[in-house]
Amino acid sequence: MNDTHIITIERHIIEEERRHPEARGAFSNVLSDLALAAKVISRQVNMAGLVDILGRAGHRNVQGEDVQKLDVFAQDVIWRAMDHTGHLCCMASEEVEEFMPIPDKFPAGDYVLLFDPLDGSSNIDVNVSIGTIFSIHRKVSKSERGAEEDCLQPGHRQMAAGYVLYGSSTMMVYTTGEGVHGFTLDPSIGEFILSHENIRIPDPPSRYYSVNEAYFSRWTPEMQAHVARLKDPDREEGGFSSRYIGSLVADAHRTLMRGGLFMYPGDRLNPRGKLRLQYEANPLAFIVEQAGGRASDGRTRILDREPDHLHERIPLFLGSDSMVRDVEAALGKMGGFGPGAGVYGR
Ligand code: AHM
Ligand code: MG
Repeated sequence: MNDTHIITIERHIIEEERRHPEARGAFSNVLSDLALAAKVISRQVNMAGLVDILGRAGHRNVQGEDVQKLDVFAQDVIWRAMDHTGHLCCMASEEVEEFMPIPDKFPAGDYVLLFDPLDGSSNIDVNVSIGTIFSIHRKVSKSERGAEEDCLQPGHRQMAAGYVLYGSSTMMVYTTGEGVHGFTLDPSIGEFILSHENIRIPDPPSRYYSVNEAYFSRWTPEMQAHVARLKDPDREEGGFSSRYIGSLVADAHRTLMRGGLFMYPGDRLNPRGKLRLQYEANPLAFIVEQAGGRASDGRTRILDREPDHLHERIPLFLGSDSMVRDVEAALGKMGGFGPGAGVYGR
């Protein structure tokens, strides 16, 4: 008899909570509500090509509503799945300039949600994987409906973090600080089913590095030299190969599953890189560390960074511990752009 148990994400969250009596139901509900929002977004992402065709005939969808851009849709879905539940005091989104207190008409709770509703949305039109990223903190301010300081906590204070990958299948991956677990959406029953328990980043890793090499000429000599070393076919173990999708959740997910090194460094034109500390780097860093890997801005552990403002950008290096340590050592000597380089942070 097959003794494989089917575990839904809701059951998994409840069981995690049981193991932690100090955890309260509210926190589990936040994660379950996010899973629901992910299913709604996933359905719409799968329809993206068709929505576009239907949208051309008057820009209305089948319900007679105006067709929204998918990133606006995802923002709306997450806000509306979470605003009325009484578990959150405020939210902040990559898509919205200011932090968003829960409206007065709803009860407020103790948790704070930071999210990037649909990362990599420029990839939608060409059917490339995209994702949602989230991070949950406990409220620290005295303000009932939160304050900016609630959204500006360092990453090591995260209670939970995760992402949803809308790929060849939809996956939700999350951590509450007790390992990293992955769930695959079975669209026929509409449930996320535990498919990847206790994910560990392979180390020694697969021989991949991942970076947008089109920016090579803008990098510091140290960064250029490090990438040249990685792909050098004459190195003892042979050169590394390159994988870069240009969709952060997909690139991070591959790195988590296969190991290797993902990099979005600072450069001459963008000394702080492109990715955002609060919505992208911190949640992914929490996951990567929980899976046994490392995440750094090239010098400092991402989770130790004190955020300056809601939309702060940060260079990001994440992946197998050994590979992130190597790149930190290489960049530590640098005198150009990036952390410790004089230009970074000015
Ligand atoms: P977006 O916020 O406009 O969606 O951009 C974020 C995306 C990430 O998914 C990805 O890692 C990065 O931009 C790729 O940037 P680039 O095209 O500079 O390599
Ligand atoms: Mg983004």
